[in-house]
Amino acid sequence: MSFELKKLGYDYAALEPHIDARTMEIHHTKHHAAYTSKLNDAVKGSDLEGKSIEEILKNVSNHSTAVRNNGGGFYNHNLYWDVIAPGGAKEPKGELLNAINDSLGSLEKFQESFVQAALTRFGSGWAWLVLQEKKLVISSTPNQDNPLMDVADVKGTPILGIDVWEHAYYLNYQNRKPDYVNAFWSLINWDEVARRFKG
Ligand code: MN3
Repeated sequence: MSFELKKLGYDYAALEPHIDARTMEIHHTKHHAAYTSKLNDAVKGSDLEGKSIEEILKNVSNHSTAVRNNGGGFYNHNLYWDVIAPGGAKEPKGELLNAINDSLGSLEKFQESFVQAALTRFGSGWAWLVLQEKKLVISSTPNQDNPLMDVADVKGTPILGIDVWEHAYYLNYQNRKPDYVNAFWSLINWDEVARRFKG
């Protein structure tokens, strides 16, 4: 069973004006599709064939660069499309909000730190909200790495992630990365983040 490109549960235009339809379409049908097919090529005929992506990523230091980059790209975009899916709660609440307050001080402090992590990631990469047992931390990773990987500085389960590769925003925002990061914040589907928090 090979890895399949996830179908989005919404139209490419559904996140406009914050993320334009053309960016969504290229991001999904070109970038995410390429990670998916290159991941399949990279595991084909190896002992990784048939393993889950989570299993592959947790021992990624043992695998090829192609598996690391494309396996990360496959996983990360699956998460990204879900956490910006239209609808859902526009604010965290309940147990997730309590965990944010306990671990990160307050929702405002969390937002500040998350935006900072996204803006200070030099070059291509991601910023994350990461679950470590019952504690939440913020991190960022280069390229298509993520906190599931044994090579990550901060390890845990990512429950929210922002793609800060230029391909995620450049058509609409060009060099205005802060505008994209702020727009992303308003798109977050907190029901999906809460679902991942509960595991
Ligand atoms: Mn991307």
